[in-house]
Amino acid sequence: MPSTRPLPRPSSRSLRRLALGLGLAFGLGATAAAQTTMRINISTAQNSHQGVAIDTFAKEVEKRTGGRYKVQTFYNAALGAERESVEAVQLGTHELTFSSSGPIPNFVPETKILDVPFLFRDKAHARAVLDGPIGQELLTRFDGKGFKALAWAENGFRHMSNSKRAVKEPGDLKGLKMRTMENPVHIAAYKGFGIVTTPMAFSEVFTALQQGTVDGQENPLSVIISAKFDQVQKHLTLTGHVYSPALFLMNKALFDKLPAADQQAFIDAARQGAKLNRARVDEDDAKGVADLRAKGMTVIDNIDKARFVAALAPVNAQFEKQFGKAALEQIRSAQ
Ligand code: EAX
Repeated sequence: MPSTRPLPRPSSRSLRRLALGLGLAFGLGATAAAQTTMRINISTAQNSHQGVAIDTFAKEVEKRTGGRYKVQTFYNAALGAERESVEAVQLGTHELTFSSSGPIPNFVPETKILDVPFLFRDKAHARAVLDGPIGQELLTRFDGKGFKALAWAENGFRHMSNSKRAVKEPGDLKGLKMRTMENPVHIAAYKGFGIVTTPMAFSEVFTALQQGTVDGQENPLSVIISAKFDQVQKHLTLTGHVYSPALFLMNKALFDKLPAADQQAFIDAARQGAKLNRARVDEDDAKGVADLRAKGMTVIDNIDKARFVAALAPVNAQFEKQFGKAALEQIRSAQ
């Protein structure tokens, strides 16, 4: 009897990519004279602080260039997870991306310092540093690596969740198996808490939590809510252990080819995207805990932060050696 088994099919992702490639090649050819189409990708859903960032950016680019550039927006890592997407922009296969700082030190090591735990007092402090001389100088470090960094934006202060137990003290973190970003500073710090670290791309986290491959993860409220982690995590503690910047990146060669006025339009569009992105993070932070409690999570919002800071003292000593006490102090004391 002939087999009725279906032929193996290409994965939906590779089909999607093929369709995108064909569509773009066709679209560019058909409209090249009037309009240049570019793509930008995020790893979270459209209805998120990152969605707000790129939707605003796309709209602003179009508005500020009289429609000569169109930015197509892709969500949920449709064009690749953050690390892949950043790499694609570096290589020039994609024009633009918006990424958290997670994978960035693998491309621009100087940004690592921003990922040091308990470095920033609050969002106002972090934003002032990023928008001030330190942050703006860091943006120029991308130039030599194939990127034009258009503007800093925000992912937010990260908090820890897990499915095993309520985390009230640093000791409660010992032995928890947690997904981390592919970020060497985070990994070193979380090991300092006794966490069993499992680096993984964000696009795999929901399934890993659901299947129990890991016990927990850490992310800002904006991400926890938009990714619906409340469906697969019971316990949340507002640890605020590290601030997570994000940024708009463009392929450098492509940016350099733009006329100066258009370059400015892209930068201004990114700044406007960052502004609304940060406003959405503020909104999510304001109502996120009530929202997550209503969805069934237990949320501990009154930890003694000093104890968590103290637990990381040995790791912090390492960071001081690595980054220099003066450089860390310069950020800590910035107003
Ligand atoms: O950019 O990887 C992460 O946990 C990030 O915070 C998330 O992808 C949003």
